[in-house]
Amino acid sequence: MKDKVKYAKYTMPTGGWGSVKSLAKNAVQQRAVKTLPGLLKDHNKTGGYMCTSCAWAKPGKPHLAEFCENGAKATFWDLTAKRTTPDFFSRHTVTELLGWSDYELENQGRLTHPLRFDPSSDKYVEVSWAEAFSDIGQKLKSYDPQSVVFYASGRASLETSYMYQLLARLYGNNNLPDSSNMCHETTSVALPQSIGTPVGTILLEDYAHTDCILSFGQNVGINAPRLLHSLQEVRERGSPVIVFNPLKERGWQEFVNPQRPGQMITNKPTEIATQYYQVNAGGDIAVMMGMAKFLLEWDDEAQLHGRERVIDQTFIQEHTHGFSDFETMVRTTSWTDILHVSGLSRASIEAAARTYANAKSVIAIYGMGLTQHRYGVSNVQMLINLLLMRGNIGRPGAGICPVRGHSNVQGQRTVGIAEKTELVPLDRLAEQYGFEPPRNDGLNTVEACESIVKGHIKAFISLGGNFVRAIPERDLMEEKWRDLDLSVQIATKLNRSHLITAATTYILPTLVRSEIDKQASGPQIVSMEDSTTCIHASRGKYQPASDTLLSEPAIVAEIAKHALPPNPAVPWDEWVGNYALVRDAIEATFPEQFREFNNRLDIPGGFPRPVAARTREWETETGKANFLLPKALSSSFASIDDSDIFRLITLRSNDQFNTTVYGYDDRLRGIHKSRSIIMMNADDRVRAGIQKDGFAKVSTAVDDGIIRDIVLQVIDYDIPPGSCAAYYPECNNLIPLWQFAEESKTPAAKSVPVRVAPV
Ligand SMILES: Nc1nc2c(c(=O)[nH]1)N[C@H]1C(S)=C(S)[C@@H](COP(=O)(O)OP(=O)(O)OC[C@H]3O[C@@H](n4cnc5c(=O)[nH]c(N)nc54)[C@H](O)[C@@H]3O)O[C@H]1N2
Ligand SMILES: Nc1nc2c(c(=O)[nH]1)N[C@H]1C(S)=C(S)[C@@H](COP(=O)(O)OP(=O)(O)OC[C@H]3O[C@@H](n4cnc5c(=O)[nH]c(N)nc54)[C@H](O)[C@@H]3O)O[C@H]1N2
Ligand SMILES: [Mo]
Repeated sequence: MKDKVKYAKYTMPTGGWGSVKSLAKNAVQQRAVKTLPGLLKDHNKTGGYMCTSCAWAKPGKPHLAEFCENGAKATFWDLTAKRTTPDFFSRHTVTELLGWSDYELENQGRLTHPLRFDPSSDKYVEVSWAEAFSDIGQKLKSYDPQSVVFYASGRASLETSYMYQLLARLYGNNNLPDSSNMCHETTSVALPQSIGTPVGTILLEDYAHTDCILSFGQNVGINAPRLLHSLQEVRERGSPVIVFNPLKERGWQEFVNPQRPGQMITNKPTEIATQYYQVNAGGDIAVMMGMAKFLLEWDDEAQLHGRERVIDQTFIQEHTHGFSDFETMVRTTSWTDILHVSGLSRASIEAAARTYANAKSVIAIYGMGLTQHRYGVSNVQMLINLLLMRGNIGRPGAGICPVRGHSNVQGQRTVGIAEKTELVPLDRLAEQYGFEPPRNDGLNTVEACESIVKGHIKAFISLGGNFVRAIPERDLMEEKWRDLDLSVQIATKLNRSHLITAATTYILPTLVRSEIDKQASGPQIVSMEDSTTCIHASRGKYQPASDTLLSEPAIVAEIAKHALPPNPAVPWDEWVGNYALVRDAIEATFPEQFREFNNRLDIPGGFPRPVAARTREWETETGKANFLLPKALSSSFASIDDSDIFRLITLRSNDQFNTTVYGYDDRLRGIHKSRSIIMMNADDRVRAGIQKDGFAKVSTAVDDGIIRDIVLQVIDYDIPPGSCAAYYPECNNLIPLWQFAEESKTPAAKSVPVRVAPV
């Protein structure tokens, strides 16, 4: 189907009335208007529930409304009055539903009953919980533990996640891939090597002390809008914000704070970026190399004239390792290469470096624009190098700020959802639960896909998420998925992963976080970790969508009880009856991280886990912060030298949360009515022989015998020549499974080499 796009450049600020209008439209569409007062009272507030959208920090002193347009949308979609009941499934075959869009599927509303796919009628039919657990348990008992995967999307609470990882380990594997494998795994690999911690170093309060923000490859207005409050304050103090992004994202340009009546009335926006550079996709290492070159040049001059040094020599000497090799590399890298790969002028890079050098304390923010590239790890490490040059880590107002995705994705890793055994205190688990945990590393997301392709996987358990839609190489993966023996989907809404069925497939519907979770000891509290390592309690406030739903801890416990031999050391039922006991167990496993867990649940702003690098302790092999050399100047898979090959970025619109598509309005980019589009530089479009507003066949430019293509409408867009952008998940069939970030195996979703031809 060729939907015609409506495109007109959007010139309004982020936030403001556009945001309020969009929020109201969604509330009405999801028949969730009555949740609005609760949104003000409870959303992201101490004593309330934590947003299910992004993982951005929740301030100790919240705003009157501590939510953004997109957090509100996520809540309306969770608390919708619409229901996807067994009656719905009796009216639609799975084959028919496979023809529906992501939007149409989730827009049916909340799942209400456990369901099993019936191949003879090609329909999902209601099944009792008891029957479902008994069958799942029996099947799991029959498999080789290595042939089962326990995937987690990043929403489930710390309590559920802890129980889930224990289930996998008691079952006999470490096959615990999670959405973070497709996301900030690059961060989790890069940062420990550089600074000895897998997470960011800054706390929300650092924004009150910073003198400058550097931002690479993150889209604040869409994916972490509450961060705009801090950025607005930074700007009002007069501190500069430098942004590198191939696209001119509105959120980084102008913001009207809906919390400020005065600003809403005048509609006079705060300018966010003071310097905005449209770097080539994959050109960030080159930019940072250029900035580092200027810092060294100015430092040379300063020394010559006896002025204050530009690099922090004392910090470098005392705290870092590897500077001289790095320095040599910076000095010998040519400007010709830097300018060619980055696509920026020397003057632009100089201006950015000058602002950086003039600031005392700098925070570096980044997102998927750095992590989802072939050399994503080098991207992140190069950013750390730049910070280390001026001692910008481990003091107030300075540090590294990876902006995480799902609301508890970081926390899931913290409590043991990890395929890498080195990240988990296995000995402690062994002692606590009297068993011998598997010691071999498990499968990450890409490896799980590879194993499915090879036919090595029998069963896939999914704790939330939409795995088949989120991964690369969709066509092949959908085909191979059907060879699985068992697929168990613990979910809130219907999605495409539920429709790609295995020999036996279950959908197990569950509560959302804002719903009251009543167990034996009363209403339960759950907890999560935000992007700044702060742990928050969350209390559901709304009646569940259906009284037939089970909570996630209950579902995990029942699967465990049916699949595992009894183990008196693991009190599954008591845990489900009182989640505080799970928190005690978490504290016993991770005493340093979760000291006095239950007592500290309600600290406003959350309690931070300790991060050694914050106090300049470096838990690396050298005992220092390491300058690490980038593997290449371009981080992309697509060669910059072949003018017929474009670097495709697959990204999010303003109307989606990952594969949950709320609608077809990417308001902040001015793109409406269609998601089947590609944003291209007009000169590139003309060169490719495509009419204005015409359609193009976009195909992956790799030579591995697999044809990957899609037809998209071309929009002339303000993007550097050679780079182009289109929406995730529609374009996931274009990403080869083997194109991932080296070392982290994060799929290279911003690095896809494509050809574009008229149709
Ligand atoms: N409303 C909403 N919020 C979300 C999500 C959502 O879907 N909707 N998803 C959540 C999740 S799981 C995640 S991981 C985060 C994702 O949040 P982001 O990290 O912001 O991810 P993307 O939308 O993929 O956008 C990445 C940005 O990087 C830019 N970019 C692409 N390639 C390059 C490059 O080579 N260099 C540079 N400098 N920039 C580049 C793109 O133009 C885009 O602006 O957001 C979370 N929050
Ligand atoms: N091309 C491309 N691909 C990408 C990306 C990209 O930028 N480009 N980004 C990647 C990233 S960063 C990520 S994180 C992944 C996301 O991958 P996933 O996390 O697997 O996908 P989501 O779309 O977040 O999952 C949505 C589904 O989760 C279920 N759900 C929602 N809330 C709950 C809940 O509270 N409990 C349970 N049990 N289920 C719930 C609903 O049924 C919903 O349909 O995609 C990755 N894929
Ligand atoms: Mo993510």
